[in-house]
Amino acid sequence: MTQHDPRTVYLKDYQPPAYLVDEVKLTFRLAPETTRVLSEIRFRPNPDAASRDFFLHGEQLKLISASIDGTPVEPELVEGGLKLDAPDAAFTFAAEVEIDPEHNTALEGLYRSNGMYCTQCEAEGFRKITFYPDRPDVMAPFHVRVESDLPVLLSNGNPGERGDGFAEWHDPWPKPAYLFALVAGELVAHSDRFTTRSGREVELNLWVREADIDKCAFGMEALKKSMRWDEEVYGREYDLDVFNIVAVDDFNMGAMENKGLNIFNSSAVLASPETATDADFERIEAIIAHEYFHNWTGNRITCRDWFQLCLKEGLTVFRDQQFTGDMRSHAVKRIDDAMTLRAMQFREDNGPLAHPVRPESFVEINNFYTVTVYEKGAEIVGMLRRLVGEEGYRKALDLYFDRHDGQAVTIEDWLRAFEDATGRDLSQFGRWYSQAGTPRVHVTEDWADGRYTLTLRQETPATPGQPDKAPQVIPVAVGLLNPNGDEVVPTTVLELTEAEQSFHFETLSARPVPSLLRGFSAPVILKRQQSKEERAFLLAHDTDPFNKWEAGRDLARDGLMAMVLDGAGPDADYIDALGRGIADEGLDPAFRAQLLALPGEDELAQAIFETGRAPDPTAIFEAREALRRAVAERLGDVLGRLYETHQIDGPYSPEAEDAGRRALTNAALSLLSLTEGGDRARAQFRAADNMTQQIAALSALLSIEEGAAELKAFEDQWSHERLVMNKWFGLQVARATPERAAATAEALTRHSAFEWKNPNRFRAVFGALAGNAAGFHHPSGAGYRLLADWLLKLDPLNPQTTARMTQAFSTWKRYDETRQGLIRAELERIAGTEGLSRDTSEMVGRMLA
Ligand code: 0A1
Ligand code: ZN
Repeated sequence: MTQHDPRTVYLKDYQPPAYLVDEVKLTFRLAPETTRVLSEIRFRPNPDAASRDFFLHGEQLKLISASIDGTPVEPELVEGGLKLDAPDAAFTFAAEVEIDPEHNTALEGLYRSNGMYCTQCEAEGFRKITFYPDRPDVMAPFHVRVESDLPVLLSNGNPGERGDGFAEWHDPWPKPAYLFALVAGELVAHSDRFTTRSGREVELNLWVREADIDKCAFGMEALKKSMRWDEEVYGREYDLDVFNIVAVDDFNMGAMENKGLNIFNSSAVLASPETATDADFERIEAIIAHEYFHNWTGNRITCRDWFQLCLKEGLTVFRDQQFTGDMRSHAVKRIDDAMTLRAMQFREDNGPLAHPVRPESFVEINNFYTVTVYEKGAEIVGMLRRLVGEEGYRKALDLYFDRHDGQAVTIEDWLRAFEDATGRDLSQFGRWYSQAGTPRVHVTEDWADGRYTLTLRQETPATPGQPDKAPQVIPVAVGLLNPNGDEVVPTTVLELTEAEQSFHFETLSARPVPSLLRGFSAPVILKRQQSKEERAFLLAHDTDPFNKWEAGRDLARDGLMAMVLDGAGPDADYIDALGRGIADEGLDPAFRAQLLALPGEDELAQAIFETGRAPDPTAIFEAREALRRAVAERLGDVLGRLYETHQIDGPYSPEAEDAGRRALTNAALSLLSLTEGGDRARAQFRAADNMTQQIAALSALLSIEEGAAELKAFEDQWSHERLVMNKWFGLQVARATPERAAATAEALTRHSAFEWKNPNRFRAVFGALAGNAAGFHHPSGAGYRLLADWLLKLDPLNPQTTARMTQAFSTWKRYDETRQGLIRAELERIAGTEGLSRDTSEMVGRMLA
């Protein structure tokens, strides 16, 4: 489908821009429905361009007037922009356009959210603000004047003149238009200062609505930590006099790294102990860091074109993961990241939406802000670091920053920095960027005369448009344990580069137990026959925390598969091994909480599908419930003891140590409620002075079909806090039984607080429905129908969020014929809807192809 759409854009068609921009001046006369934008853009012919065709992007703009060097011109308005006969020398193009922020429901370009004006320009939103070469390889300094009676008027860069009804801003750092931002509104600031290591004084502001001023302190601390960390770890300093962050309620994504003026979804920055959970705090810290780190990886060095998106996103995610590891625990963070990657990116890679980390074509670039580009992109950076070592990595990054500051570059430029800094040939490694699909690594072993041999064979399944795959460079970190549990070979990185390769370990006194893919050293799926005993052994003895956790996870998965496929009962050996793990006081409580997390329903569905059978979501749900109940029954004493001994006295702190204890006690609570009933959870709900404890108690109650009174009390307590109410909406759907999930979601859409045009609220309900696997895939098809109805309702208003949420259907080919038929019918109904957005039509087209 993608290949044949006439609107498809191809990487191979890249052409340098005909003209470059030396300077941009913009004046905004803000008015809800009739904002005027005046532009003066200094152009100069690009010596490296093949053509002199002058084209400016522009969409949904009313052109009032235009001129070249002061002489009025009448440009030819064409699809997606304008054309002009432009001089073959430097000139100034000026224009005045009118736009309508009030009716901009797509939340792209300039729009309104609760009466405030704000912008979102990545990827191609600037063209809805004025006519401009809206492509990332055109970089220029910006002068901006905002005219409005609103009290706070912000744009990128440093503040200039401020007077009655206007404010001026100057951003000296050349930037592409996607990093432009403007905010105007009745906002208040939580302010602070930061002194960079070279002594630059930076004013920091977090701008929010007055009612949210009590939810800013944590975000501000996270910002300061991020600024310090980037200096210490990457040698990168901030480069303006102010750094502004603004919280907005209506936002399609998490946050946006506009130069000097980050704009955040309020859910990604606002937090107080009463309203945000430990998970929210950690996520906020990571997103603040992510957007701040973009200042160097994304802004100072940007992407030549949107196919290079992973250049900034993969690297910046990798950097925020390192940061979170440094702030909290590397082991726990690595496990969390692996869980996310497997649950979301492997899912994408295994289905019709699979695409390379650097795609080669797209219809709508917004559809490629994916877990593949972001999370697999980050894994690639992590593998590079592992292959060249910490020092090589630092040298390569220094060279990259040095060489490309102020430029718009490509993955080739990025890899060349590594090659030049370390002398390593990365041509084969480059396949990680071009080949889609998750490599499978098959493992066989041999043991004879003190020599242990590991044979690794790699194979990557076909993905859309890529039937055949070449071998990739796969770093497989390995350690060997001897039978009494001592490590005889510490972690070594094997480099698998061929389709099949053997690695030998000599002079061992006994056949070792291998610990493979330590630290999840590559985003691959290991295929290996391994006994239950060996897994329990690794769970008890592995020195690598990731593989220790992994051993427990493998045991749980095997047990669950046997329950679903062979009607086996819960595996008592697994439960006993788990019991020893969670009782081990030498282990971090956060890690023990992770041990208690069973593989998700979707992960099991994929694993079953790979055995050649159609997964039954109801059976998977029931098996997980039965195992959870068996764990609660068999480990009730340990869980009860953990619950009591790991409670925290004293005031709430979102720091990792306390959060880990709460993660453990709340995992225990959820299990204990299955056998004990709801008293313990009700008591916790009543006593809770923070959201983590309150919502965990409510969740435990809803899971056992209790908690109606608490649900009501929660609503009464929090009806004025929209971020908390998103939790209230989502949790009910997430915890609904398979039979009730669609009906629960449907009932909530009739609730007076269901503001469906707000992406956070829409996602709260329908994201939860898609995440409730047994409910969404209930054989009645009610879940499919309800989601499709609402996607069709949202599409004309907000194509971006609609398109993203169609992914709920992406696994449809795994299921039985009846379910496939039901889903296909919904996808075809969506695809056949007249006036469907380009965004959504690309997504459903790819899923149906
Ligand atoms: N660059 C941002 C993500 C982002 C992308 C697109 C957006 O609107 C279409 C908004 C934000 C980041 O990586 O945080
Ligand atoms: Zn990013």
